[in-house]
Amino acid sequence: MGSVAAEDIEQRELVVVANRLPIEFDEDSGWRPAPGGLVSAMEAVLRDRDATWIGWSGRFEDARRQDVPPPPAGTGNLQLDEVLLTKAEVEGYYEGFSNGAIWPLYHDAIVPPIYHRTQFETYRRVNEKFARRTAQAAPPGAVVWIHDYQLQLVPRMLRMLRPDLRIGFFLHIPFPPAEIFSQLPWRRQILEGLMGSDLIGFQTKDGAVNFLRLVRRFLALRPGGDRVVVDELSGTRTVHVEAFPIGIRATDFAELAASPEVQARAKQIRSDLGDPKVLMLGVDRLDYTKGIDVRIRAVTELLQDEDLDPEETVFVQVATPSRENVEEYQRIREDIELLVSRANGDIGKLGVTPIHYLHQNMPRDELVAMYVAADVMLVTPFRDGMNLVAMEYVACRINEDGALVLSEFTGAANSMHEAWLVNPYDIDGMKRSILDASRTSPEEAHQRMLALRHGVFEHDVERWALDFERQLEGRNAR
Ligand code: GDG
Repeated sequence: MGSVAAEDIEQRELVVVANRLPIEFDEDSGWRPAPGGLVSAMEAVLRDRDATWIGWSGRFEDARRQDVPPPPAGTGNLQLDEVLLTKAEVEGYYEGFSNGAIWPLYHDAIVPPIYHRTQFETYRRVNEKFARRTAQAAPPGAVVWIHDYQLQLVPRMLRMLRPDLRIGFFLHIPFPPAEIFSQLPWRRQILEGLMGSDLIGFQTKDGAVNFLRLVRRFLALRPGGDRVVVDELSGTRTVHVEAFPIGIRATDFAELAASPEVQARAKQIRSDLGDPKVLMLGVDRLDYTKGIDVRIRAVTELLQDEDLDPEETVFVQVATPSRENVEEYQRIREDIELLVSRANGDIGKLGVTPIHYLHQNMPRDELVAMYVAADVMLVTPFRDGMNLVAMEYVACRINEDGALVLSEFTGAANSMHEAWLVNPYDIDGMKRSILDASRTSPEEAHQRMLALRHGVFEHDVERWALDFERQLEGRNAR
């Protein structure tokens, strides 16, 4: 770790670059803070210092009539800097290359990635737009923190334009092994793009190791531990590659969970569902990586075989609408909806609906009330960078009870050993773990939950953001 005093850190200006600005437009209330992880994750490092956030606002550059007014120039100490994109750019860069090629590829190619040369070209052009805008906005010597898979070419482009900047990049999703990544027709460009950073952060050690192996293979560089020395015209430069597992604002969740309103709502939810003996819950963006389908299959079989009593068990699946313009997302939605209606058709009775499916975006306090109400939380992705839902459930279990069933293939599984860890490809194994978790003794549940809560509160998101930023600051100070 670099030894930079806290006061030095606060003096440097910070520029955050992400696909989206941390605000969104609402027909009724106008521009408002966007819900979601990245915004609240960055709060700790943005607090009390001058910063700029560069991102797309959701407005189209080429819309004939802009229904949406321009976003505000800033809130408090945070300047907002809008990157305008055309409809074609959003299709090619975001829906196309980012979500049709990179997203599936980096999640173990669960669905076949689609490689379109024109989409990569649009991705490159949009990354250049972000890099140019950042080069204009960043004060001399500023620290720039670039986020996620949509912007992997930005670090190198930005370094070419502004060698004075300290550039950090964090990938929120998994970084795949060489065998998978090597498919990518533009693998060299992506690796070189990322290597423009001073610090590259991954969710897990595996991600960092995969990246270092690829750098050795395709860029003919020789990593030593977590460092790679790059020879450039201007001299040598060291790139650091490390794992920074993200966390959540655990105390915020616990406080909300403890509020009388949420406690009352949780009771109401259970009563509305007929006061089941076991309430199981799933909460995910509706994404094929999340294993919603396999989870529904497992629960359905348990109910069908009456290992779980259909009259005393209810499973609620919240599936938040996501990326609805991407074809694979339309397909998985149909698959899931078919599974749910078949299951209820086969197992249900008049007045008994074992699986409740909500395809909607819940307000935060309603979500927390569900976490409080649920006895068993099912988190079964085929692959997930971290998975915050698992941590949120744990943070909300203020009575230190409840059981978490968690896929081994999430980043979260690296630290949440006391969960019921499952392989989502092994449906029988998963069924056994779900049964076990729902029948566990209060003592065992308590012991496991205590340990899980300790980890979630200890490694919260504030610590993640400060760790990353301190490491980035320490970089050039040596
Ligand atoms: C990516 C990576 C990594 C969901 N439905 C509602 C709602 N949510 C919130 C959850 C949670 C967040 O969305 C989802 O976060 P996850 O981590 O579970 O998954 P991704 O969206 O895929 O996130 C992931 C993360 O980035 C951070 O680095 O952990 O691996 O894929 O916070 O609570 N929130 C509300 N209503 C909903 O209906 N209010």
